[in-house]
Amino acid sequence: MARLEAKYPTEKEYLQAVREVLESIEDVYNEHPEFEEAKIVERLVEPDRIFSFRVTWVDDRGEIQTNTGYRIQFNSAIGPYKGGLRFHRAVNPSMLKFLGFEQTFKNALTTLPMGGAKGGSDFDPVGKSDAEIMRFCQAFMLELWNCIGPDQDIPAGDVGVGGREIGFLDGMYCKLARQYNTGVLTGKGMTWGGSILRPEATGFGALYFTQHLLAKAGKSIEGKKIAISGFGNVAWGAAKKAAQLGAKVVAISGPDGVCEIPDGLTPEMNEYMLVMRASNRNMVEDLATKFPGKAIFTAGKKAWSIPCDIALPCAFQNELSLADAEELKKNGCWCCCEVSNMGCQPDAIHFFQHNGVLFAPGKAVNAGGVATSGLEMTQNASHISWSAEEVDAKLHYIMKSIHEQCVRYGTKPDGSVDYVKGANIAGFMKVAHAMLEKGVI
Ligand code: 2IT
Repeated sequence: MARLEAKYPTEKEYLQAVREVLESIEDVYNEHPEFEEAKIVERLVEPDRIFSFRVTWVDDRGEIQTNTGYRIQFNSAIGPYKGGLRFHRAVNPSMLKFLGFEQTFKNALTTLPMGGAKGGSDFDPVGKSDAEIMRFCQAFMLELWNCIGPDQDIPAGDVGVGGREIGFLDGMYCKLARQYNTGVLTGKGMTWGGSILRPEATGFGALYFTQHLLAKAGKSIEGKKIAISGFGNVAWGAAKKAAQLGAKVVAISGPDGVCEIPDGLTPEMNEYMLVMRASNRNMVEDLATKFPGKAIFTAGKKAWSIPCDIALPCAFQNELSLADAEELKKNGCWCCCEVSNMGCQPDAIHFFQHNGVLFAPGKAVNAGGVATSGLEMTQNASHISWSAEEVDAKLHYIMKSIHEQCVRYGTKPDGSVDYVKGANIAGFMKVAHAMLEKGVI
């Protein structure tokens, strides 16, 4: 850690993600001298390679815009590079290195053979027209296409990249590479190789994981009040499944504030989240405008200010602070399943773990998204399409298996489970053994 801090002093998110994993695996690592001998940790914390490129495009006013694009191929020990693309004004190498590092362990947990990667750009989709988004995606792919491929590196969506963006990216990839419908991207449309349930998968998987976690603790989700941050693809899927399982979604938030929904989110409100996302306005207040009296907007407040049983961060890294964790606990919250990548700050996690709040980390809870991307790759490779039932059954099996891996590696002497430790050790063991078996490369 000291060596990395000296080498990358400004890369806060990356250092935070690495520290969490190293702290978790320390005991196991020291029981395996062969890991130390092969310098597994030193090799694992450095990305295999980073592509960085200029993306120049023309906006609707005819003005020329320049952004920076990246693809970080982090680790390929267990399979081709796999991970999303994030378009957000704050994207920088530290953010993408943390996400690529996390992705490596998450993908290992899915039971599927996928290595870790992440990419994206500091392009800000807020306020952009569809035509601007298309031109940006095309310019981005003009640089990226040569670095990716269905057996090399398979990007997908993340914050700011959904079905619309994947469409524009795939269109340009096919044109440039003269490869058609090859499965080089996942999260595709249903008529051109996409998997049924991929849009829902991250949120659905998170709720299946939450069900297993609650069952292990002797609790159930029915009738529970749930607070969700964000209104993007992940929050949409999580809210939908939460309602289907009989829970009540009482809050949805955005960068502008929170909407409290005292009677619970209805299916109409849930579907309206898609309109809010597609509008590129990035304002949760729009829900209250559309459903007056049912969704009550408060500016500047987070979802964590609304009393709930279960908190589901579904937005951005470090979105839940120690003060938020304390407020949640004070208001009766007893479970937090992190759905966003590294959504909780380290001292918030520490607070949950030492104050009787059940906690599970993003790399286990949200792995259903990339797992279903893996299922999409399988369908593309065999030129078939599975039904929603088939995909859902496989997603169920994968989330159950991820929960079992957390229990196997994270059970404490008192019988309770440290899900952070469990997820990190399980993911690490798989990748570390693959690296050992493949030699020094
Ligand atoms: O963080 C993630 O796991 C994703 N954004 C999904 C990645 C993927 O390849 O589906």
